[in-house]
Amino acid sequence: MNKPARYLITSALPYANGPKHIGHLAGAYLPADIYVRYLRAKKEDVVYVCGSDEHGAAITIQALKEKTTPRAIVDKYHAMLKSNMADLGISFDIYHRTSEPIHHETAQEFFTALNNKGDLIQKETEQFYDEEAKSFLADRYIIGTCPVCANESAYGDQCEKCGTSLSPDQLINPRSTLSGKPPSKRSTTHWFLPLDRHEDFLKEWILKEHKEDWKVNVLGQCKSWMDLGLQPRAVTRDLEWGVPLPADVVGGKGKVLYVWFDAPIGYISATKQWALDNNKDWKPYWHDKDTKLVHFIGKDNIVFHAIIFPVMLKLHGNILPDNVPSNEFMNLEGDKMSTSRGWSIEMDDYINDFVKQENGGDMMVDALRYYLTQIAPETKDSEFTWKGFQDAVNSELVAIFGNYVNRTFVLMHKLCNGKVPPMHMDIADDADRKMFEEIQNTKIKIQDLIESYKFRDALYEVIDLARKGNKYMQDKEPWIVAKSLVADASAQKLIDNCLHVCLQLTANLAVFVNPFLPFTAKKMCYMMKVVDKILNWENAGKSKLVSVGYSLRPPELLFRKIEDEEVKAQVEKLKNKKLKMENTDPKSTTEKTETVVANVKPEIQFDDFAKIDLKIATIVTAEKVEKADKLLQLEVDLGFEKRTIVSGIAEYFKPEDIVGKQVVVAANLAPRKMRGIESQGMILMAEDKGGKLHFVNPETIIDTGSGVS
Ligand code: B3M
Ligand code: ZN
Repeated sequence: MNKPARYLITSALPYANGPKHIGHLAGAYLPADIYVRYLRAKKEDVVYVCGSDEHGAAITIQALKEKTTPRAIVDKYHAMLKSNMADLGISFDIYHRTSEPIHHETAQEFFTALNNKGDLIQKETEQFYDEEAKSFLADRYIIGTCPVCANESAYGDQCEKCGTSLSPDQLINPRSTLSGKPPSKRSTTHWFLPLDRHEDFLKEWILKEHKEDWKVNVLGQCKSWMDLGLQPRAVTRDLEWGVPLPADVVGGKGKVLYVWFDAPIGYISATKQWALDNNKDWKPYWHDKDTKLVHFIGKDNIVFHAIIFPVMLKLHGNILPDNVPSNEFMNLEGDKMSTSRGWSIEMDDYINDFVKQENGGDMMVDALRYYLTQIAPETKDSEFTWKGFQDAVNSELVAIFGNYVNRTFVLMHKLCNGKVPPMHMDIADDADRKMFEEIQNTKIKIQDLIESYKFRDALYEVIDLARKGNKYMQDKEPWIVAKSLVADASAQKLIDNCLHVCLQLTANLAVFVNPFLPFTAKKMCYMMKVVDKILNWENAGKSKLVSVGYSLRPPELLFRKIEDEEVKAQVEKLKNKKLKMENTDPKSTTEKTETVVANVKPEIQFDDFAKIDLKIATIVTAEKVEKADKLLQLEVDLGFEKRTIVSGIAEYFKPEDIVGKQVVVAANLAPRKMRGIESQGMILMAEDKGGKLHFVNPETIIDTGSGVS
């Protein structure tokens, strides 16, 4: 598009159904914030909107879980999300909420406009219904096996494991989340958005017009969706919680708008509220084609922002997004990040553990922003590890950036009386000139990268410039030059030039780092005794940002090291959180099995393991233990002796079927009485996903009494 007259930037509205983790932060919020801070520094007209998504089954199901009302849930988590985002420096112009009346009105008007134009169709359909709970089962009220990745707990609207957007009918073995039972079907009437009518437009707009500028992952998902053939999508639901259909819609009583219909309209209502609060006109932001609209999202939201919402916008006469930069997922310490499984770092936890601690504060916000940007899942899934966090902070932020700025300030105070020294052009050399060139090149590189949404590469350039600064200083060695001052006063000129260059570079680094690490930039301004205006992007690349003769403050600590103990404590905390979750949260069988697989007992030494004497035994006789449904009494031959073993396998094996089978026995286990019978050992069994037991035995019959190790 031509140079935009204004920008409207959005980040996906997080569901106010619980805390959000740093993977969310890295996916849809931090990149948008970097982009917005950059645009603001360029003095562009930019509005950055977001808010809590307070409707849909995500909310009502959480209310059931917490035994409270949906209203209490959204109030609680909206407050948490709003303050977390602010604490982490996400600089929304407004953080709104979809339960506000202005949003309900906006969404209803939108629906009415489309409905009146005949852009929606009404259809009677068969929908899943829970006879026991007497309720239709939309979206997350129904779970089943994902047809794409076989995840057994996929929701009726989406599989959270592979990100595929689904409809309830696609689920294999559907069951109700209310009663746990397989649902029946009942007929009900709903309004649909006939996406099939817009296939040509979408193909042209996405696959042709945006072929070059949209990310490959976004284009890929859109294409595979369209290849499947677009279907009408229901935009209403039989639920109580949500935006009710407008009162004048015949047959609309008791129905609400589908959350994915109302939530993106939340971007519009948030803009309206922002305009009201700031005495501005919201309309150009949604109607003027010179507005550049950009939606920052995670990959599970692509279809909604790149296909469905654009169709709605087009029908409603709004502008379309110019881009939908979407990130892939960020994993955590070798596993998928998931709040419900306890394998996540919540924003709230990070803030409590690091930011709100004595040696924390804003510097720890920037430390997190740094690492998350450095490992941003821009093109493929990435992985957060606490060790990686420590390395990034200690060896880049502290050792390169922080060290450079600190040395510059210390030397300037020591060798130049705490003032910006002059640049003596008569003795300026190639290294000095090269440094200024680097600064200018860096500006071009960073702006190109930010404007094409490549934030991790852009941040790399910032650190790389600091690295070059360190090298420049190291080569110039002003502390060595200072030793010759007694004999040769002109040496001061060399020192002046070096520190002059280093200080101009420092000022430039503040401008460059500002979109990424805003608190650091601010602190650097304080140290340089300059106002924040210096951070305007037009100043980037300039060689005279701090004035000669100006006296500067002593250096402040920009970053602190992350200690090994902190890494250890966080990894420990993560593991414990997961264990706790497994023990308290009744989950579906798949999730249970996953945890069994991933949950390894605490480490033991080989010596501990070697104490267990495992032997191959053959079952000689087997019979049921009286009045114990689960127990079988076995006689097993260990080669050197026969033993009685009581085993809890009666549910899975008939006594007559197992005589003659070989099994592995823990032979030196202390005897234990069960139902009055002394059990002299234990048989090893494997438990499968469904909880069924299987023998562990050699591939072919081998000598009874053979050792197992
Ligand atoms: N709340 C889904 C999500 O958090 C949804 C985004 C809405 S953006 C309009 O993934
Ligand atoms: Zn899946």
